[in-house]
Amino acid sequence: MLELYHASGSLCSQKVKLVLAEKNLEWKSHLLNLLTFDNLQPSYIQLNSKGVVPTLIHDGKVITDSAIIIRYLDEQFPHPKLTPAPPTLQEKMNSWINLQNEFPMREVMYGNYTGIEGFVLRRSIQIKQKLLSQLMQLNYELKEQYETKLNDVRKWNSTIQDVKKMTSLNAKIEPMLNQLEEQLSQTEWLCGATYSLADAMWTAVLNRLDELKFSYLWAENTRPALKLYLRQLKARPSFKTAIQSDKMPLPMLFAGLCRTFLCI
Ligand SMILES: N[C@@H](CCC(=O)N[C@@H](CS)C(=O)NCC(=O)O)C(=O)O
Repeated sequence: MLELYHASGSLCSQKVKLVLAEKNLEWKSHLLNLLTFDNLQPSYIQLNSKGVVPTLIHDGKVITDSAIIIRYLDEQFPHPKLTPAPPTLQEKMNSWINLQNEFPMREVMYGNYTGIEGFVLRRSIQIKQKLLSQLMQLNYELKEQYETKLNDVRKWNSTIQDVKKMTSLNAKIEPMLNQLEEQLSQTEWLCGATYSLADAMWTAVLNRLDELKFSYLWAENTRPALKLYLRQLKARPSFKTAIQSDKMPLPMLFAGLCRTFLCI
């Protein structure tokens, strides 16, 4: 009944997988390899015109964009309900979701990963640009989608190569965490006394910032409420199901590395 197109290590896929796990829903997996660009294949572009994961299929209906997907899941499968009932809290939840959505995590990730991981990700953007130009020539009926994607990837690439832009993006992380700290020093969860969709989204993001070594921003008691919050998020069974076990299968990793280093 539920099918999810997703990718290992994809932040946006993790948000949806967290909500599926919180709701204990069964789903059929379609695992894409972003390092071999499964997401750019014409058959997938026809499903998700932006060529990104995740995409949810529910009874034949195609839903794209993680923020839309998690709201959809909460409407269709309300047990447990992850949207607070009072309209004021719903507004609060939406503003936490929007704050996260408007933050360019993609650039923060691709620009800040170090070592081999950073090298592979940044090289994949170079290869992606070449591939998109080829795909655009080969699939005339999808020219518009590939052209939009190529322009987006070019912008993405120029941002992560630009030290000034990256410094200014990184500087926006701390004020965002201050907003979280202020809220979490008053309430256990972002929208009050109960866990909501906003908490699921922020689980994936805070965990990713942790992986990117930004955890010094909540270490040494600088942001104690945030630190405790992340500990509680990580203790939930959904974290184990959706994030801890989100490892790329070795054959996929191998194919991805071959593509990155040998361009095949
Ligand atoms: N706004 C979209 C963004 C999706 C997105 O950027 N997904 C990334 C993985 S987290 C992706 O597919 N990247 C591959 C690409 O852009 O080529 C959402 O929230 O679903």
